[in-house]
Amino acid sequence: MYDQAREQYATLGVDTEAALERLSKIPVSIHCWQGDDVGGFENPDGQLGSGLAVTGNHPGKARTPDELRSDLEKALSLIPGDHRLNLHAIYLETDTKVERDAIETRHFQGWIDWCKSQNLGLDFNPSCFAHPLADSGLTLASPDDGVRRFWIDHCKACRVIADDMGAQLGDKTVTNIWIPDGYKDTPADRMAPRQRLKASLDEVLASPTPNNLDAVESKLFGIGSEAFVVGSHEFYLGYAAEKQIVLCLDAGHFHPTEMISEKISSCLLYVPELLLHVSRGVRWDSDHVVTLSDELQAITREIVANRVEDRVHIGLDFFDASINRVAAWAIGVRNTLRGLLIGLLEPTDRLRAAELEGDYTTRLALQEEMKSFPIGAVWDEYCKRRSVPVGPAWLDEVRSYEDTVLSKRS
Ligand code: RNT
Ligand code: ZN
Repeated sequence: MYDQAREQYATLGVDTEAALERLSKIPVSIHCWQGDDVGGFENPDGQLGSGLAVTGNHPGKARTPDELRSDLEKALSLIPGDHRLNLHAIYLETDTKVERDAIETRHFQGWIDWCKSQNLGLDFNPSCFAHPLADSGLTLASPDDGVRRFWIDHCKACRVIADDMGAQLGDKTVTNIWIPDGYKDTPADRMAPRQRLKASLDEVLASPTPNNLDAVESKLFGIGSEAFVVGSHEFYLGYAAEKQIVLCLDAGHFHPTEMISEKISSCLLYVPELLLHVSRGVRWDSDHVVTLSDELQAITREIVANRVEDRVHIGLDFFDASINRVAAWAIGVRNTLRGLLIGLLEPTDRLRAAELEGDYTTRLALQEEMKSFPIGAVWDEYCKRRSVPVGPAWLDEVRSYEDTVLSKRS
């Protein structure tokens, strides 16, 4: 089937071997927080808050770092290619309570060593939620000096750790700052919170971190911050452009008809690099598991068609506790890779030549014909070559892991 597919793609000048070679070099940053419903190990049963919500109670959630790593290893065995782990600060390992403004690299050494053993890059995130000092709804933008100081120090500590992670792994860490700050109802002052956020970020980012890349993530609204979010898209686009840092675009953080696929080419003219939080909102920023949707394909297509995979870090951001969590990872990451492959198998040169000639008929005709080209045969070949299950066979592996491991967890 693969040989036939290769010939069919070749009729349009598409080289499937070159596409698979490029696909194998694009890492996806796999978010640890799908594995335990954004619980972390600081206070796993505490309230998430800050507008983050996970629904479902599928049995078998990871309760310890070892369980989470075991689940990730199972997921990774179902996913072709070399990827990255995306870790939040609340996933620290410690026997005694450590406050978030006092975390150190040693609290993450277990993760660093594990990433090394698994040949994974590592990305990091300050956790500015699920904490009493985030209960007011304001962190880096808080008018309370003590609260603001605590979160500044937390973010600074995270950058030091991230820089160590990057140095130890010989591969830069991307550290993404997302804060929940906002108001439920109409603000009397929209400017001052943004001035405070800007000043806080300036302090957080003041010291150089050669093995770390800083990213900032905007949001439109959250539960409890429906009327106003301090870190809006305009705020962070301006900030990232001014500081020449990484801008994070989360697919669920815009108006429902506003697509991040459309923003990539514009933002890359002004910021050096992008981080994507590939997610799927259903009616709101619901963080559903990523499916092979039109928008996913549009996002991945923009990356590869413009050959900007070196400037766009692909991260995932969904959390579904209503299905098997290992399966959720497998579905979301495999879809993201299939989206990339569909983009890589596009006859982009032909489409662009037709476009430049004003031949929009050919452009539309080819775009539509590609939809029934045999992507599945090329994808199956990739899975086979990378020694991961072909087709739905991966589900059998998840089922047996559920029987032997997950079902034993109370
Ligand atoms: C929240 C942001 C943020 C979080 C994770 C846990 O709206 O999308 O990225 O989902 O950091
Ligand atoms: Zn996000």
